[in-house]
Amino acid sequence: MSKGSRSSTSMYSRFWLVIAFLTYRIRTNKVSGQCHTAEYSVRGMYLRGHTFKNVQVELHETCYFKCTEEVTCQSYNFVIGLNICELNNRTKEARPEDFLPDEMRYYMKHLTNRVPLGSIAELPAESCTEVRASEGNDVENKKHWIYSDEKSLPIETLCEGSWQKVNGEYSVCFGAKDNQYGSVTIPKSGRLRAMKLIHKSGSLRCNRVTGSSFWGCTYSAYNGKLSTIITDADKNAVLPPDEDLEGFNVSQSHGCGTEKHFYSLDGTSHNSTVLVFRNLSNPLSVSRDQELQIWYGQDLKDCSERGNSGETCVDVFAWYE
Ligand SMILES: [Ca+2]
Repeated sequence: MSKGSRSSTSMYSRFWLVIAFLTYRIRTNKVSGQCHTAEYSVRGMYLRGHTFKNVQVELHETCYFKCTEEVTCQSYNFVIGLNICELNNRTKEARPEDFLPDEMRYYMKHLTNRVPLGSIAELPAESCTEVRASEGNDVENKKHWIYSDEKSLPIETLCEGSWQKVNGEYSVCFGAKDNQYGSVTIPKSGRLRAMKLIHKSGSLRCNRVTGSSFWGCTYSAYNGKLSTIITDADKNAVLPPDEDLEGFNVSQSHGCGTEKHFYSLDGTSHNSTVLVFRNLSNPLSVSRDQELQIWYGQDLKDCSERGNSGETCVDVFAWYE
């Protein structure tokens, strides 16, 4: 073994001894917070692509303090040998796909008083889904800062778990006839995995005899199926997707005939408070300021709508990838 490699081996061992000491200290500090699990630096790994600042240091422990000085610092990579701290604005939990091996680096999360992702204007998240990944199940149902278009134009928006509320302050109402669809202006570009509607007020009737419903028609021919459909601005069904929609058989005499305008959804009935559409196998790409519409099936297809009445008002949530 050459002198150079022996001295670098010994430097490497000393280095990890100090790391062990540092993580021991951080772990000791964490003992008082009982609901937190102890976390350690992760040797041989780093977070790629989220560095907002590089700092040269003499002692690698200094990186931890450099990180605590920056309000957006979520974690850091230390570059062994070059003594560089790469301060990151994400954790490995937020971006697991970017957590990669590199034997010349180690990764450390900002453990004490880290600002939660999306909680301040200086640290917007890409989506409520990313906030959830970063912060776990502790995400409060409150406003977060989310980018509305790629990595720009942050807006303040309500996250409920991974769901982002996409209507504004007022709920969206849709009627049952005369093209009284509800209109939603999508506040964020991205790919939608699913949507859900939360009932706020009102109900619909598809005739003067059978009972009211939040989401469909209680007439027996519909057999409990639902008829609230989200479309694009050209009235093409988005959720549920067109292939999930049904019409009547030719033998069933009905004003809507074979027009596809109702569907069944496991676990959801006429008076369920929440209507969660099934996950899309092909996520739907939407752009900021795009309009989506909420329709009652008969009104959408302009059939059998004359005797209809009422309106349903909802809050609209989207699950972005
Ligand atoms: Ca109509």
